[in-house]
Amino acid sequence: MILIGRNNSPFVRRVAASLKLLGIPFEQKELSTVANREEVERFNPLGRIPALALDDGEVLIDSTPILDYLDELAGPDKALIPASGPERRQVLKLVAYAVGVMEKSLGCYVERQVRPQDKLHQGLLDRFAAQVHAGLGALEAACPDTGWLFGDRIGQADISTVAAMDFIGVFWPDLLPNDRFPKLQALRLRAYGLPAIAQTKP
Ligand SMILES: N[C@@H](CCC(=O)N[C@@H](CS)C(=O)NCC(=O)O)C(=O)O
Repeated sequence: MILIGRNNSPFVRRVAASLKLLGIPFEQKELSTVANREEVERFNPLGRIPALALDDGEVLIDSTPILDYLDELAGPDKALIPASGPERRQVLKLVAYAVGVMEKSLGCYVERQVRPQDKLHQGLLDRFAAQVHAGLGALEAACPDTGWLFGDRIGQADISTVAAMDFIGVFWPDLLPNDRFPKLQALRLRAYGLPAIAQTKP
């Protein structure tokens, strides 16, 4: 299968890290939604990444359904999100915090990159920053001192949280001082100990 997109997108990165963690072989076509727009649109008419082209020609789009497919492929013992019950709801909520942090930090990145400096909407940027901090605060509150956000092995809540933090760390570092979310920072460093996370850094 072929993963479309670059790991500087936190959505692509969480898929790349999940594929590696699950031991699923894949190629990565590092297309940009700006520089390679037409090629990206051949995989996803919305022009968005990630997309995942399967060996039989089917193309999956959007990181959430892609990750759902990968968990199904891996089977319940290896899946990165529990299959059912309160455990599933708990992990999905943590993942939703992390995805919210990705969306709001991406919103800020786009606002800063695309809009002329004198037209920046400071109120919107402040709102995005507050939402990013609120999401990270909720994850920090759920984060243990050791181990992972849920269960005894790394899962999708951890992967998505680290993907969100690494994206902010590269594109909006002033929003993520290392001492503001100490448990998450420790989780991030623990995750770097795994090749699947370290090798997919943006
Ligand atoms: N909900 C989507 C969000 C994906 C997304 O926003 N991707 C960005 C890159 S980080 C993108 O393709 N942006 C280009 C665009 O929306 O025009 C997912 O989870 O995959």
